[in-house]
Amino acid sequence: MPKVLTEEQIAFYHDNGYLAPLDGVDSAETAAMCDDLDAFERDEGMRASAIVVKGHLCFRRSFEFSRHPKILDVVEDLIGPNIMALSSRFWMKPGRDGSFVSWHQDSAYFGLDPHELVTVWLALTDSKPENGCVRVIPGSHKGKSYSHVETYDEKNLLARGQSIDEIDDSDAVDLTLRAGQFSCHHERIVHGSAANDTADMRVGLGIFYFPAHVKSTLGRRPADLVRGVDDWGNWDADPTPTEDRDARVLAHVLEAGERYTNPKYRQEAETA
Ligand SMILES: O=C(O)CCC(=O)C(=O)O
Repeated sequence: MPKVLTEEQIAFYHDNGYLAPLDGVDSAETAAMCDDLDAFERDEGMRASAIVVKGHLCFRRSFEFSRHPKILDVVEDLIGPNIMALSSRFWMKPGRDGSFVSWHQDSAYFGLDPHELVTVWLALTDSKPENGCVRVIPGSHKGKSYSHVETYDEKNLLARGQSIDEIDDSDAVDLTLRAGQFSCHHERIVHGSAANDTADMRVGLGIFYFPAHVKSTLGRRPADLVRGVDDWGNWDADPTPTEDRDARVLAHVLEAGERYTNPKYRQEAETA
């Protein structure tokens, strides 16, 4: 018996590889989450977008969001009751700066087996075609595994600019969301986003959840058990923050980010 989704919504996700829009938090909460990012940039002298992994551990509000029952009930309906958060990312696209996300499949480099991860993408600002909302190619999660090229394009928000070279995107769907709404997409779905052609920043928080039975194909790594039990022991534990911008947690997050972006560390790359 599903917790919150209808059987039709669950079937839609499994058939199409995504689900949107869903109501998450109110717009006062998303505005406060954006304020957290502004304060971080002011105080730490570092772009919040430079936290490329596990950013949800750095801010009280995003940490609480990552285990919010309303969100986890949806995730549980899609992937089952034992849920771990692998990582997260604040996707920040300043107005008219040309940044984009190339077509890609997260499964090509998340290093997971089997591919059952779901991303919850929370809109911290409105997200629409004009400001480069997330786009997906429906059903592509059931198709082939594409080869990805690491382009390191500086305008590509992906950590290594991982891109699928050639793709037919004529069926792509825009995931338009109001601030506070969220979408879900499957680890294997082909997705990306175009540049922000408006004057205002577009921000989203993506949190990557997988069922605890999933294994890492990149050796032991930490993840964050957010609901249920871990009877499999495939993962080490991320540290739990005790305060906003906990220095110990920030150091852990920055070190994990270095492993994620530095070419000397392997990322799994599936081939077609
Ligand atoms: O925020 C974007 O534009 C892209 C997000 C994305 O690639 C993801 O959540 O996996």
